[in-house]
Amino acid sequence: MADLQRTLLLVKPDGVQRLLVGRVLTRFEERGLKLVGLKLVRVDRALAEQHYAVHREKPFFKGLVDFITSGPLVAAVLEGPNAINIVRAMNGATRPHEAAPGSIRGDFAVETSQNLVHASDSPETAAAEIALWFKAEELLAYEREVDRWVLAPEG
Ligand code: 3AN
Repeated sequence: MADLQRTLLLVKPDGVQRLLVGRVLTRFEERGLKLVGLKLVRVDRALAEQHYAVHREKPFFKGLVDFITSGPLVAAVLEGPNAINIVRAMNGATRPHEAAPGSIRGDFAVETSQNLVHASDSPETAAAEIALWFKAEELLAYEREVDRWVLAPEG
C-alpha cells in the first residue's frame, strides 16, 4: 500500500451554513478515505489564531480568524494512502476561480475568503493540526469491510 497518512479537514462555517457538510464528507467517503475523527465545533479565537499562525502577518489574518470563529464548523481527520495530497486535490485551488470543476471549491465556491474547506498541506502540518484540533482518544482506529476493495493488499 502507498504511504498511509492522516490529514485534517475542516468544513468551515460557510459550509455548515450552506448545508454542504454531508455532500463534502460524502465525497471523501466515496473516494475511499476513512473517517477516523469527526466533530462539530465552535472555535475560540485562540485556537483559530494558532491554526492560522503562518498567516499572522497577512492583511487578511483578522478576517480569517473572524470568519472561522463566526459559527460552528466541522473538523474531521481522514485516513488513507496519500490522504494529504488527495484531500488537497479534492478541495481544489485556494482561489476558487482557479479551482478545477469537480473539486469542492471548483463546484461550490467563488470567493477566496469563503472557500468552504481547509486541509493540511504536508505531513508536518497534518501532525500539528490534528494534535491542535483532536485529543488522541477522539481518533478511532477500526477496520472497514470495504477496505479490501479500496486498499491494496499488504505484502
Ligand atoms: P488553503 O486553505 O488552500 O491551504 P492558505 O493556507 O494559503 O490556503 O490560506 C488559508 C486561508 O486563508 C484560505 N483557505 C482562505 O480562506 C484565506 N485566504 C488566503 N488567501 C487569501 C486572500 N488573499 N484573501 C482572503 N483570504 C485569503
